[in-house]
Amino acid sequence: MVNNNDIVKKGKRLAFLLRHDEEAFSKGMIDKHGWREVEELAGMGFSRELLDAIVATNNKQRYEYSTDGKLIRARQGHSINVDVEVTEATPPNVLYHGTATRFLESIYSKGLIAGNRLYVHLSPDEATATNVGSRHGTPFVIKIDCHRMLADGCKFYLSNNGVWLTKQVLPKYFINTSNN
Ligand code: HQG
Repeated sequence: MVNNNDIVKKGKRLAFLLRHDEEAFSKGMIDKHGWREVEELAGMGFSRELLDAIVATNNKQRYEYSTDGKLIRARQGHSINVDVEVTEATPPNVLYHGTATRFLESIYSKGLIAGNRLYVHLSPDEATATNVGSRHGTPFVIKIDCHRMLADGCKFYLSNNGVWLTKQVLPKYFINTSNN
């Protein structure tokens, strides 16, 4: 039986192993599309049952199996330079970025940057963005003028679990200047 504690603790470890494990990537254990062998993970304490439980209980649909079930990958959020085949798509006129107040000074001067990750992550609604931001401190939601970014030639991608991605967002595309 897999218990909830295992799912949470091992789930965090799995996020690292599939998104940020540079060493495994350099050794070819993660392929260019982000896939890693289920069998290899079994040797690291991830039974098939545990992986199934993590994949199934994950409310963000963070992970997916290959069609033959032999491989697993994270759908987005990587720092290793993989191509998880996100699709270019036309976003709604406005998307939201959830951050923490302590980052605002830097964000308003440099814009949103991907930092460690491959993309800046944007949410389709304010509530989701607030949750994302609260992971880092007091949440603050920035509204992004995607309509204008598109007109200026910026590209957007939609991961297959509904997260919008773009390479960067300049401050001129922020719609709000305060959360009031
Ligand atoms: C901030 C979770 C200073 C940015 C979520 C964020 C998401 C800047 C932090 C996904 C900055 C990076 C990604 C600048 C951006 N100066 N700070 N110029 N530009 N930042 O965790 O967007 O649960 O790498 O605002 O749901 O918080 O892991 O990115 O606060 O979709 O599946 O730098 O992670 O998904 O933090 O979250 P992160 P994020 P999972």
